[in-house]
Amino acid sequence: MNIEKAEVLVSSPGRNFVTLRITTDDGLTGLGDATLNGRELAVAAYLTEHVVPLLLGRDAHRIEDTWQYLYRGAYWRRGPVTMAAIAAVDTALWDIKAKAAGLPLYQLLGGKSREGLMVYGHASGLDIPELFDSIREHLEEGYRAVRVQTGIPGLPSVYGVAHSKNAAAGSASGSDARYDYEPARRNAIPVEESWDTRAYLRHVPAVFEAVRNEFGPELPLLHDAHHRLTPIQAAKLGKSLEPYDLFWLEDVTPAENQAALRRVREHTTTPLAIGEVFNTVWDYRELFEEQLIDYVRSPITHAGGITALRRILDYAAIYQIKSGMHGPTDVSPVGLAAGIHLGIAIQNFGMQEYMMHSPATLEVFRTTFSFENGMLAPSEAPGLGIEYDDEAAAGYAYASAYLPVNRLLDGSMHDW
Ligand code: CS2
Ligand code: MG
Repeated sequence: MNIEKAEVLVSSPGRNFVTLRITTDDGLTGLGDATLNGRELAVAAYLTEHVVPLLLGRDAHRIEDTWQYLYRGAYWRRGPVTMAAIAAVDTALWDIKAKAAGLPLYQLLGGKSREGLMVYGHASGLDIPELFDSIREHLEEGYRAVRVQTGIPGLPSVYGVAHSKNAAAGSASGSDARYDYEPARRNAIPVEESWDTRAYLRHVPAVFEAVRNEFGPELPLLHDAHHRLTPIQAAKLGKSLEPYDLFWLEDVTPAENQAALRRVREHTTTPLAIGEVFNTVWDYRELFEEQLIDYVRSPITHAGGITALRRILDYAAIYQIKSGMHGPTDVSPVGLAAGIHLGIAIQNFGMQEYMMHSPATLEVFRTTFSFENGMLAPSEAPGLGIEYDDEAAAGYAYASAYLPVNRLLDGSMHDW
């Protein structure tokens, strides 16, 4: 079963996606997600110029060897572009292997360890009443856990908060409307936002107090600090949120410096999640061995594929650290489906992020997984259970779109 064709598919149904489709000489196809938000074409070029020519004629069954060939063989290891490209190849090959076996992918990963994956959605509001409405809407949709983000008094816009319901409904892309808090204008330079950490730290505990008073003690609540704090600020936030019993507090510091988490951990028992921008096990080594975090945020798409994330999570399991796979709408349905298959199979599953893709995205990526009672579950279709509709994709041409950048009130650049 040799690889005959590998196509790099770039489309923009609501937002930009890069998908790799591998076809074997016996006619099986496999899909892999290679989407790197705001840097999509770098991965597309990496695949087209440097990976596809190496794949043609290779045995599609040799997943491990292909992974090692692309990782070790490149000489230039790691990095988000390289690892997203490797992830796409790896995922597509797993999809093919499972189709060849006539089994849903999770069966090849050891079979089911659970019936479904507990997920959380993104509730947000500019103020508390709007936030409460958003939490209620999520509960009505079946979510049994929510991430909570709110506006900060004095800041015109804040990460994680849709600008306004009306603006969102009329958003230019016509999709992902409720989640337009990462305002990516098409064919334009990034939006600039401003940030004030002290105002944020003053406001957030009161928000969680209000949410607990309204929704009670049981609902799992999460929060994302989006890499914006220093270690001591992060420690203070974790400590101040302890009474509200968060499921996790995410990305408190920019964790290139893994040791920063040591400071945070010394001061708080709020569970910590990190890693959506990590790309290999090396980004986690200190965090695992010193037990500085509780959840691994890497998705398959950005961590080198199913092969690599499985290894990362097995390593995490030794330390009772669990999965918390990234699942925003820029992880394509292919990347999400791969995560569902892995999540259902591993022992140390924690929580899956699930924002729901837009109708336009789902027109191109035909999914078969289900979302019921707050849980995601794979279908019994062989492979990943995703089909890519070329005809639908042709109607959605790529147009550049960037995440915002973030400046402090004095105008200096800050972490996004
Ligand atoms: C976020 C993402 O889902 C999350 O936790 O941090 O929305 C993130 O900002 C984007 O996926 C970046 O592409
Ligand atoms: Mg995040």
